[in-house]
Amino acid sequence: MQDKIRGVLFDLDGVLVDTAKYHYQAWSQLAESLGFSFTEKDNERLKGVSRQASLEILLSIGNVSLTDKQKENAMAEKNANYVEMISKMTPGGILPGALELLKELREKGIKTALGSASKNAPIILERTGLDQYLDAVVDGNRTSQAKPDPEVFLLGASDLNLKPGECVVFEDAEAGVEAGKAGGMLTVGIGHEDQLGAADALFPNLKGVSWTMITEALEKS
Ligand code: B16
Ligand code: MG
Repeated sequence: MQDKIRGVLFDLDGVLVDTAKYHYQAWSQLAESLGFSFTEKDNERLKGVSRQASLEILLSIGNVSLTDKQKENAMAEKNANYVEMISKMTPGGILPGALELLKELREKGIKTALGSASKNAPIILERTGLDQYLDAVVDGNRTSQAKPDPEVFLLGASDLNLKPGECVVFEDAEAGVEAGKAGGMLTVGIGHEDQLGAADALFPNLKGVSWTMITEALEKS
């Protein structure tokens, strides 16, 4: 490993919580109102992608063109539905193993930050109680560049007063792993080798994954 690891930067959707299912429901409703259907397989393409880029993908699937004003309205409608759903989240919405790992990191004195594309991260963190376990939060409200640009993770490292080489990024999206690498951080992929083969270490999910298991996997990389 380059430096001693002193901080972990977590993506939100797909790593700490499964909000992809709510994004899917809200985008599906919008697709239906525009006269086409949107499948769960299509939804995979939206993971880790910004709201605006997600809309463009959705419209290309439906072969629909909208004016800029109509796009603004479509995103507002989708977001209102999505916010209604995430406002009902509870700590039960945290993915298996995530809370245990956050608690272990706190006990071990390793700093933690969020690095998410979502502008709705504050509601999700508050509803699930995850906000109590994060030392810093960087979300879509603070960034101007989408992943794979490293901005979100560089801001996270800076908020923790750490050098990028002292941080590990946890990501479920290919663009997120690329962003961590571009920022000079080690990366842990959460998901499948097909998308995340570039990560320094890979786990299917965080269930039963301890900090020792993670550092051992990174040392082998
Ligand atoms: P919002 P992450 C991403 O979260 C989601 O994976 C992606 O599907 C969503 O479009 C994006 O946040 C923006 O979310 O519409 O709430 O601002 O994986 O970066 O935590
Ligand atoms: Mg994600």
